[in-house]
Amino acid sequence: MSSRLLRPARENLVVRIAAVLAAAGCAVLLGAPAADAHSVLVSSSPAGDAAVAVAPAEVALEFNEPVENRFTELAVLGPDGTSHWEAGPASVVDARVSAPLRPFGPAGGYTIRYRVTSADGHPVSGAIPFRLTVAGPGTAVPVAALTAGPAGDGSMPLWPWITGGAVLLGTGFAVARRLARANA
Ligand SMILES: [Cu+2]
Repeated sequence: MSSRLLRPARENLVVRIAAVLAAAGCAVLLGAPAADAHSVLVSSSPAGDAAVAVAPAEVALEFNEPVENRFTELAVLGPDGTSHWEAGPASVVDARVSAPLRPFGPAGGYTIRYRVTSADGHPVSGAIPFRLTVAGPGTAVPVAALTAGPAGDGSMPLWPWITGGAVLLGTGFAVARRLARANA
């Protein structure tokens, strides 16, 4: 019988500490303390996988609770995957996020891309595909027009989360290694 199967209690403790620290690191990497619940998308217009013949006046998302009005992004990308068809910045009213749309152009697959800030402060993002069945008269927004957004409406940086998670993970492994060595 292998002696490795007969783990002493201290080795179990090392494994448990490492697991707790690693879990803490993962939680930070995900930006999500387990007790908090993110806002959830309830519906969209156009709906996911819908087929539309004409561009609606606006794209709209409905969440399960009011979302914060910061770091909001709402775009509609065309069949080429890069052209933008929203006509202006997103506006947030309680649980509803919307943006005006231009007339659509080529028929094909369009995608709603969004990112909002949950009531608990965490970002929630996603993509919703739908299909334009009849080509419209519209032309895409020039890219230059999109980069000139209002100040302070920029993207929330991810690096603090990644750095914090990496530090916690690294600490967990270092502590576990030292305890395992002391145990040997
Ligand atoms: Cu959250």
